Parts: sequence; structure tokens; C-alpha cells
Amino acid sequence: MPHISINGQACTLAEGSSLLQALRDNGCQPPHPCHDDRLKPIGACRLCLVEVEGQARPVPSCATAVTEGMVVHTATARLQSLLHTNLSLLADGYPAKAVHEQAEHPFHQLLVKHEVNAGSNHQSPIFKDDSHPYLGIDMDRCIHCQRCVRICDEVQGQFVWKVWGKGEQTHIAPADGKSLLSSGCVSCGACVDTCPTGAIFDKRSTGPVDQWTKTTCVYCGVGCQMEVGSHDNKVVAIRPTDSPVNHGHLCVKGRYAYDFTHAPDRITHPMLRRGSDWHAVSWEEALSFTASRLQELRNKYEADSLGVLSSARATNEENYLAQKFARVVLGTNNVDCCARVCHQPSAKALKTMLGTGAATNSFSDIEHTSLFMLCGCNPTENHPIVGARIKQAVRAGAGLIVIDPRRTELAACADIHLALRPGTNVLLFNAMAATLLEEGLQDDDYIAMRVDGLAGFSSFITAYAPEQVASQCGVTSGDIRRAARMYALAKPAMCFHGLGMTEHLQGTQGVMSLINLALLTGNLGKRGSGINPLRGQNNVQGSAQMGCEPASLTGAQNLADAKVRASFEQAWGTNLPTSAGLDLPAMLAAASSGKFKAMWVMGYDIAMSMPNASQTLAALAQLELVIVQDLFLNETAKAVGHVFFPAASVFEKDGSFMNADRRVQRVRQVVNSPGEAKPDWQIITELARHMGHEQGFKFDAPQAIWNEIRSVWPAGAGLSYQRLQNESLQWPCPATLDDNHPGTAILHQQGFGAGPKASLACIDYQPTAEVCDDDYPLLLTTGRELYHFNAGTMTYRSPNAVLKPTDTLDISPADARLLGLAQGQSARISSRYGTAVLPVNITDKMQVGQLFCSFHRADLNVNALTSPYCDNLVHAPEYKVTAVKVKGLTAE
Ligand SMILES: Nc1nc2c(c(=O)[nH]1)N[C@H]1C(S)=C(S)[C@@H](COP(=O)(O)OP(=O)(O)OC[C@H]3O[C@@H](n4cnc5c(=O)[nH]c(N)nc54)[C@H](O)[C@@H]3O)O[C@H]1N2
Ligand SMILES: Nc1nc2c(c(=O)[nH]1)N[C@H]1C(S)=C(S)[C@@H](COP(=O)(O)OP(=O)(O)OC[C@H]3O[C@@H](n4cnc5c(=O)[nH]c(N)nc54)[C@H](O)[C@@H]3O)O[C@H]1N2
Ligand code: SF4
Ligand code: SF4
Ligand SMILES: [Mo]
Repeated sequence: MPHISINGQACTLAEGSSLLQALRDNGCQPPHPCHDDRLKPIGACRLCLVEVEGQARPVPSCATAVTEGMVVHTATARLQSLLHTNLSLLADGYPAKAVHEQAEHPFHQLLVKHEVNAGSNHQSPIFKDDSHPYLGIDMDRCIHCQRCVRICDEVQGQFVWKVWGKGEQTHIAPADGKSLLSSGCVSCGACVDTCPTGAIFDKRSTGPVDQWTKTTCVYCGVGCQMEVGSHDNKVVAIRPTDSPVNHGHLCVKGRYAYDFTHAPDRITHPMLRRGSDWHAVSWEEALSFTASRLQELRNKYEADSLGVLSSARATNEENYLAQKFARVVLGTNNVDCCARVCHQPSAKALKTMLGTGAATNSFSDIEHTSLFMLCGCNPTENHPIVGARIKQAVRAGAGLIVIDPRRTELAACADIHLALRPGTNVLLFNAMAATLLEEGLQDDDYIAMRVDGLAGFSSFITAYAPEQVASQCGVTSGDIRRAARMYALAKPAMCFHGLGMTEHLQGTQGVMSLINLALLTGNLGKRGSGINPLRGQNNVQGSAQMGCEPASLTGAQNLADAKVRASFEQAWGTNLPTSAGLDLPAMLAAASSGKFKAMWVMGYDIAMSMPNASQTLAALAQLELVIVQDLFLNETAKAVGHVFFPAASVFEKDGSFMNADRRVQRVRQVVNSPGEAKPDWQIITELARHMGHEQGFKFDAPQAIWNEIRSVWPAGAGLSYQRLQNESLQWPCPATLDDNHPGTAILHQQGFGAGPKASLACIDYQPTAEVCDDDYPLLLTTGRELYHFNAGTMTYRSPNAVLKPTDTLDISPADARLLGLAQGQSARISSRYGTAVLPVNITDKMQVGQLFCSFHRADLNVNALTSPYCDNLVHAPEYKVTAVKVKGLTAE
């Protein structure tokens, strides 16, 4: 630990401290407008100068390393005069008006503090751009600190800003010399955030902020931490905070897409439908009506004709209550959530092979791996903070293999991009496993200690040599071998995967075949390794973990296990239902055949997001009671709802979410809910009370619900709200006497669930029946894009709709030529199940013969196209493979 002297005071510093950090830690606050702790220092503004004995000239403290015995002075007359001179130089061309009108910017505060006047030589800026809905540009306030340029390069990795010109002409403008958006800006807001003057600013948050409340992002499973600014009971601004997940960075959805909260069409009263019209009613009427209808239907049919779908958008506490309600109040295990349609195959594969159905490692490992293998995921759009971190790690030297039919942004910078044909993951991973064993690249020591079944697997896998399967996969055998070698030789290597793996007939098996590779190469139980599903919604991990699936209770504990059942029966003071329970696809099938009668659908727009929409709607139309609980009158409510319960949004309630790397993080109320909308947990407890179950549903606040959860879930027992106040903890985190279990960043370090060893799985490839033929010659895969989120209910109610107004049909230039399609032209897509019309987007990211579209705009109804096929083990729909034909439409 270095020892230095600052203004005559001896100081001992932490190893690796910068001089600026040392000064701050010892009570000096040199001004440093060109410095941001997230960026490499450049020492450009020369305002943080200090004198170091032995050096002729003052040095910038931000860019100077500490050396042992350094003697530093910060307050000499020479430094004060230099500070004044340098500040005056910056102030000379600066608009005085801005300093007076916007006191919040650090540079303005500095000028005021040092009594330096701005504006004697103010000139108008060279670059102007008012085209972005969120980012305002006022470059006459640019002080050339280059923080925008550097943060866009070093944190977001977008390289939008550039320093142009020389001398007097030096200015900052987008790299293409035109506009922010045409230069590839992804609207993350990082440059706004770091700008010390307001030269780049948030157009919309100019008003005052009364309070900043720390909470968790409402969108994806990354779980970024943020502060939400409110004024007059309205959300008016969002800014990132530092956390192990997002390191003070956000993406466009988390940062800007909050307008849905105050959208004029938020539903603020409970409603009942009479005939085709909805009528606002009191809570009392809505709850009594619903309770008596549920009781009636249960008496007329049976408890198993009723079911609950819980919301992966709602909190852990709410999801826990939803499944408890199904099991205790309705008396059925018919409960499910959105995990069913996305990563249930991952959970099943991981639990079956390794013992725990969740990501094995942490986002913190991204900076500690030698190689990423990204399989069927598109993190720069769908998990943008993770995407940006991966991009930076690759820039810093990590290897990158991308396995995706499309040339995604990360595929374009990969060492190897395997653009496989959709639906052939099992073949490809088996071929990689065959390569590893044939070429002797497996980790023998690891296998000896931790892996079973090698002999059987070795003989099974020979049938999958790359040369035998490559043409079916649509890639070369040489590339498969190269990828296998690269993955095996990089130590450690880390896999992330997405829905391109799971939303298939062989989704679970695809993930199992990937886990084989990690077992063979010893890439489990170590930092920078593992199998990591990029979970989807803000709380989909939590929703399933809380027990919102038929076969599992809270903590993913097996309902069929007699000991587990007994402990829950004791905790809940009642017998648990004994029948197996239906998952969502099974509920829909049972509805079609008249065996299933009522559904309570919380925060899940199944009519638009489930596949094969016409079949889904026909099934839903059979139901005698559909209760929808949402912020908006969503497609499900419009099509088949009988009762509508208005829910509070995430900004309007307390609780917790669980993110994709097993972190439980607090959600905190920022504003009051509008009208009579209530948090989901309150609605559930009140309906329980109306059905005679006050006991067991009596909670004054989410913390009390969370404490009950901790009492039935041993691996989460150590996660008290008290600890979550300031800590970011990952389960397993059991209770300890001194309440200080550190949580578990990396699973399987010593063993796997049941024992020290895990078994390799022999997975035969089973192709889907959804195949192209002469009538349907093109293969459509569906997924998502940056600016919109799933059902689009939230992002389409924000200016993100300006940034991206529609889903598009992405098609290769060759196919577009063949079909005579022009950019932007409307095209009718037809599958064996339905049709949809989308504007054409011609892009060389697509392979010939393949199409892609997102499904975010309800009126475009992309799910009219998708098929009824689903994962053969856990029923995740096969959203990724649909045979279609396309016809250009002429403008009317
Ligand atoms: N901006 C945005 N972010 C989101 C969401 C959103 O709607 N918008 N939704 C959230 C949710 S719920 C989820 S689950 C996640 C999903 O995040 P991702 O898993 O990244 O989602 P997708 O875009 O559906 O699919 C990922 C990739 O799979 C590829 N793919 C298709 N078929 C195959 C195949 O057979 N093999 C392989 N290897 N790849 C294939 C596609 O080309 C696509 O690039 O995103 C979350 N984040
Ligand atoms: N074609 C195709 N279809 C797909 C997919 C695909 O890749 N291709 N992906 C699938 C996947 S992975 C997923 S996860 C689904 C997602 O589909 P959905 O779950 O239907 O979509 P979301 O937009 O996540 O949110 C559902 C609803 O939650 C509401 N909501 C938000 N916050 C709250 C809250 O706090 N309380 C309540 N009660 N409601 C709230 C929103 O208004 C919205 O109506 O789509 C699936 N559908
Ligand atoms: S908003 Fe983000 S991507 Fe756009 S210019 Fe700023 S830092 Fe770069
Ligand atoms: S990456 Fe996900 S969690 Fe983070 S700000 Fe974006 S949407 Fe929110
Ligand atoms: Mo999802």
C-alpha cells in the first residue's frame, strides 16, 4: 500500500488508487469536468492540476498514477492562478445564459464557485441536431472534455461521437457528420449523463425533480438499478445508479420509456363487461362478482377447471401470492407464468443435468472470461447492458463465437459466426461435442472428478461428426470444428443463450446439448464460465422461482416430493391439491375441449403473445370467466375479458424482482397509482378475502409477504429486506446466525445438486414437423428488437414508437429481388395457420431463404402466423420456426 503526503498530511492509500481518488479520499475535491470514473482519464481540462515535488510542472491528478513517497500540494498560489486562468479560457466562449438558468450542471457550479464569468466571446455552434426524441443537443456549451465521445466508445461501444476539425474549428459531432440517429446511436443516454455542461441533455426532463427513488428497471431480466425522479406525483426522469449489474449505465427502455405510467388510457377503475361494453364498477362489486363466479364454476365443474396465470412483470411477492391463491383458495395446481414460453426449457435442462434451474454464473464474470459463446441470443438489443459489457470485453481481447442464423450486431464482430439454419441447435452442439472428443480437447481432469457417462456418450456422439451434419445445419464442418476448438481451448469460456435455443420443439434438449459442452471442457463452477440463460422479463426468473408453475412450489421445490409438500402444508395450514396441474398450453387445450372454464390472467397478454393466435383465441373464447389484471385494456381483455382489475405499475408499488443472474433486488414505490388502481398483491389478498380466505392472505406490506417467502424457501432465507437495502445478493443465500451469508455468485463450485458429478446427456436430434415445402418455401423466425418490449403495451406508449414505429419483415436482398419486394413495401406473409401484413426491410443480416420479424405491435398480429408446435418436454412454443410464403402488396 503506497504512502504519500498530501498538503503535509501523511496518507496511506489503497493499492492501485489514482491520484484523484487519493485526493478525494483525503478530503480534497479538485474540480475535474473532463473526468468520469467510468472512463479512462485524459487530463484534458487541466482543472484538477496538483503540484508534485520533484516535477517541474503541475500534473493533472485524474491522469497521474500514485507512486510511493509522492509529496503532493493542492492549494498553492500557482495552482489557484492556473485554475482561474484555465477556467476563464473555457468560460470565454460559453453562453452566460445557460450558467444562470441551469444551476444543476457541474460546470456551471464550478464557474459560480470560482466567480468566473462566462460569455465574453460566445459563438454559435458548428453542429446542430434536433432530430432525436430524447437527446437534445446544444453544442455552444461544449467545453471539449470529450466525455460524450469516450463514454459512447468505452461504455456503450457505439462510436457515435467524433472530434472533428482543428484549432478554432475543433468540434464534436456524430461520426458520419450527419445526425445522431444516422450514426448508429442506440439512445442509451450515457452521453447525456456524463456531459458536465448540458451540451447534450434530456429533452424531456427539464422540470424540477422533488425526489429521486432508487428502484429496479421494469423491463428486462438484466435488472439494472436506477433512480427515478418524480415531481407532482409524476415520473419525470430516470438516471442510472452504480450496481454490479449495470455499472451506472442504462438502455433506452429503462432510461426513457416510462411514459406508459401516466398514459391517458391507463385503466383506473375496476370494470365488468356486460355484452360488448365495459362498465366501471366499484372494487367491492368487481371483487364480489368475481368471487361468486369462481365459486359457482368450482361447484359446477371442479377446482381443476380454474387456473391462474401470474405476471413475470410483477414482483416476487405478488407472484408468490398468485400461486398460493391458486393452490390454497382455488384448490388447484393450475398455475403458470411467462417462463413457460421462454426459458422453462433452460430451467428444465439445467435442473435435470446440474441440479439448479438457473444461470450458473454472474454478469460480473463478463470481465473475467477468455471467450463468449452466444447461442441464439441478441444481447445488444434484448439485454443491452449485458450486450454493451460483452462488446467491451471483446474489445479488450476476449474471443467471441456467435451461433445465430442472423448476422446480429455481435455476430458482425465475432471471431466465428455460425449462421445455422433455425431449428438445428442439437445437431450443431452434438457436432461440437463429437469434435472435442475426436480431437482430444476434453478436460480429462475435470471429467474424472465431476462428470459421469463419458464412455456411453463417446460412442453415441460419433454419429454426429461435423462432416455428417454440417449441411443440415447450413454451416461448414470446418467452422464447426474451429468453434469447438476455440471453445475448448479458451479457459475459461462463458456461454450465454437465449430463445434461439429454447423456443423450439427440442428447446430443452438444445440446452442440454450445450451443457454437455461445458461439462466436457470443465467450464462450470469457475469464474468466467458456465451456462447462462439471458432471462427475459424483469421478474420472469422470480415468477417461476416463486412457484408459478404446476409442478413446483416456491424455491423451485418439487411439489411431488412428500417432504416438500408436508412443509408447505404446515406453513399454509391446509392440504395441497393433489392433481398434477396444467401449464398454460395445457390450459388452452383443455379450454378447447371444454374441461377448463376460468382463468385469472395477471399482466400477461396471452391473446397477442401466444402462438397460433386463431387457435388461442378460439380456446379462450370457450372460457366462462376471464379475469384480466393489467395496466391497460390489453388484447386479451378486449377479446375475451369479463372482469378487469386495474393494476398499479412497478413505479407505484414496493417489492422485489429477481434478475437473470439470481439477484434479488428491491423495487420501491415512486408515485401513487392512478385512480383506483392497486398493486397486484393487494388485489390478490382482497379476492382471497372475498372467497373466505382472509387467513393466510393478511399482509400489511410486501415485506411481510417476503418474510413468509423466506420462511418456506431455505435458499432465500438470508435475503432480508434489511440486507437488500444496500446489498446486491444472489441466491442461494441461506439464513446464518450472524445474518451475513455472502450469497452465491457462481453455482456448482464443489458439486452439482445431488452429488459431486453430473452426467452427460445423449440427445438425439429430432427435427420439427414444421418444414418448408413448395407452398411455404421460406423459413420465418420471430423475436425482438431494441426499442420495443414484448406485447408493446408499455414501449408503444412512449417516444420509442417514434424511434421504431413498426415491426418489419426482414429479408435478404436476394430474396427481396426474387419476390420483387422494395424497401418499405407492404408484404403479406402467410403460414399454414394465418396471415399478417408487415412492411419489408431488406437487410444483409438475413440468410437467403430465411425471414425475421418482431412481434411487438398488437395490431400487426404476428402470432397469427406461428405454429402450434412446442417443446416436447416443457411446452415452450416453437416461435422460432414457421414455414411461410410472402407476397408484395401494391399500394392502394
Ligand atoms: N428490446 C427488447 N428486449 C427484450 C425483450 C423485448 O421484447 N425487447 N423481451 C425480453 C424477453 S421476454 C426475453 S425472453 C428476452 C429474449 O432475448 P433473446 O433470447 O435475445 O430473444 P430473441 O430475439 O427472441 O431471439 C434471439 C435470437 O435467436 C436467433 N435464433 C432463431 N432461431 C435460432 C436457432 O434455431 N438457433 C439459434 N442458435 N439461434 C436462433 C434469432 O435470430 C435471434 O437473434 O429478451 C428480453 N429483452
Ligand atoms: N412470435 C413470438 N411471440 C412471442 C415470443 C417470440 O419470440 N415470438 N416471445 C414470447 C416470450 S419469450 C414472452 S416472455 C412473451 C411476452 O408476452 P407478454 O407477457 O404477454 O408481454 P409483456 O409485454 O411482457 O407484458 C404483459 C402485460 O403485463 C402488463 N404489466 C406490466 N407491468 C405490470 C404489473 O406490474 N402488473 C400487472 N398486472 N400487469 C403489468 C403489461 O401492460 C402487458 O399487458 O411473448 C412471447 N411471444
Ligand atoms: S445516447 Fe448512447 S449511443 Fe447515443 S450517442 Fe449517446 S452514448 Fe452514444
Ligand atoms: S438492459 Fe434491461 S434492465 Fe437494463 S435498462 Fe435496459 S431494459 Fe432495463
Ligand atoms: Mo420472454
